Amino acid sequence: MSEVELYYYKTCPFAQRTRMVLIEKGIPFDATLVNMPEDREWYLKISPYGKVPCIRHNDHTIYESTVINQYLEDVFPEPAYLPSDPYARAQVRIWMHYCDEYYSKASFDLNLVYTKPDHWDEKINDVLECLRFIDREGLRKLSDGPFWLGDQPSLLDFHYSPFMERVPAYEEIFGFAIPEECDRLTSWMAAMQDLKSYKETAFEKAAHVEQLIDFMTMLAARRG
Ligand SMILES: N[C@@H](CCC(=O)N[C@@H](CS)C(=O)NCC(=O)O)C(=O)O
Repeated sequence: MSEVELYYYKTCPFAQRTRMVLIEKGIPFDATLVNMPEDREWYLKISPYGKVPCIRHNDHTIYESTVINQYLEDVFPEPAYLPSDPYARAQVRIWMHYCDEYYSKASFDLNLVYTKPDHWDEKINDVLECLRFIDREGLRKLSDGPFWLGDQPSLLDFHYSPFMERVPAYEEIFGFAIPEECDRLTSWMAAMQDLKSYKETAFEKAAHVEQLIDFMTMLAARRG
């Protein structure tokens, strides 16, 4: 049995963040698939939020992808995926916060308006504004690339990658394109594709399109 046990499901972008960190750090782990809603009852006994990912390590349960990944960084510090300088670490945390508070919410709203085409322009515009902001205020100001902080990947790269991996599928479904001026963002997306963790966890665009349409249809049916 490995020291770390991961609970996840394959299409969860939050769990993918943690899978990427485990893979890149070379931490051996056992993985248990959790299917909702059928596994909810037993899973709630392990993780009180009932969400994936969560890990078990040293008889402790740690949940929330951002917290898990920083815990993994603390416990398995090599290779380092956080800078040592406090200001640089703060930048990492600011941009993680931006992904969770702004970008992922704007992209989730696209899922909600899939069955309401008259709302598409407004919601697409919100996503495009986020992409422009990430490119202009984040990626460009933090480094010249190829990764968020320069030559080497950091927790920020693993934080954003699962969400940006889905952008080409959204482009196809909703008929928009990443703005041309976001070329730092598009070259970062290309750089991520060379990483082992990306190759082992990412889905092709066609698979995302199919999964997203299923998900959006399920959300619409649930809302009635
Ligand atoms: N803030 C959480 C979000 C995790 C999350 O929402 N996971 C989804 C799957 S992508 C989940 O487990 N949903 C199950 C549910 O809400 O019942 C994190 O970063 O880990």
